[in-house]
Formats: sequence, C-alpha cells, structure tokens
Amino acid sequence: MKRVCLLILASLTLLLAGGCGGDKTKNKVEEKPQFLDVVLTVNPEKAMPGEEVTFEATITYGDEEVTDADDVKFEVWRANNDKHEKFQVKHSEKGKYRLNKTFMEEGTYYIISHVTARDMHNMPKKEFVVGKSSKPEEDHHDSNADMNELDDAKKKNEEKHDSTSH
Ligand SMILES: [Cu+2]
Repeated sequence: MKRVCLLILASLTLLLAGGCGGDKTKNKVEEKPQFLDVVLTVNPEKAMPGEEVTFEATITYGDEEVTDADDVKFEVWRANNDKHEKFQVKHSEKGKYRLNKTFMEEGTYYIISHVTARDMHNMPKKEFVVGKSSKPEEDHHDSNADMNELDDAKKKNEEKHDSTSH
C-alpha cells in the first residue's frame, strides 16, 4: 500500500514539474518581438454624396494600444485620380485615430492609413464608394502598394550604402 502511495506521489511530482515546463514555454511566447498592427475601418463603406464618412485606424503593438504614434497620415483619393489628399490624424482614444470627411463627387475611392510607430511602418488600404461606384484602379497597383514603398526604402538604403563606400 505504501508503495502505491509513493508511486502516486512520484507521478504527481512529475505532473507538477510538467506544469512548470509549460509555464516556461509561455514566457518564451511573451518574449517574442511584437509587431505594429493597424486595423483600418471605413464607415459607411457605401456612403451618399455629402454624407459623413468616418475613417478609423486602430493601432496596437502586441497587446498595447498605441496612443503616441509618431506619424499617422490618411491618404485619400478617387480611383484613377492622381490628386491624393493627405491628412495628418491625431489620436482620439484607446489607440484609435479618427478622421471624418464628406465627399460630393460620386465614385470609387481609396484610403491608405500610413502609420509610423515603434520604429515600424504599417499602411493598410481600403476601398469605399460614394454614391455610384466608378472604374476601380488596376489590381497590380493595389497589391503592390506596400511592396513599392518597401522597395523604395530598400533602394534608398542601397544608394546610401553606395555613396558611403565611394
Ligand atoms: Cu506608408
């Protein structure tokens, strides 16, 4: 009988040890580098001309709400129009950066929220429509927007590299 008790005790100890091991891996997850996350919403996504549209970027860094982003700019334009308007956006509350706009001209529009915080840049893009939609921009333009900016930054870095080595 005593032997059985000892066995149970031993397995309990093992279980407890296992539990501690589990905690260790949990700590490792928490130490993982955090990334700047930006969730962009457009409300309503289909508006009437003259109706107020609310753009909101919710910025988080891991679990933290980013209330002190270095730079938040909303770039807005009508599809296939070269004139892009940029708006500096201030923090509203709880990591949310908000801008209200009304549009008189019907058509398909785009917004990119350029966010710089914690030495990182994130720039999600959204499409919205005022009244009747217009011809959207070509797809390659859309999906490569992020890559182009990254490529540009890379090129600039390479240029810097070249000039310092000469
Ligand atoms: Cu950007």
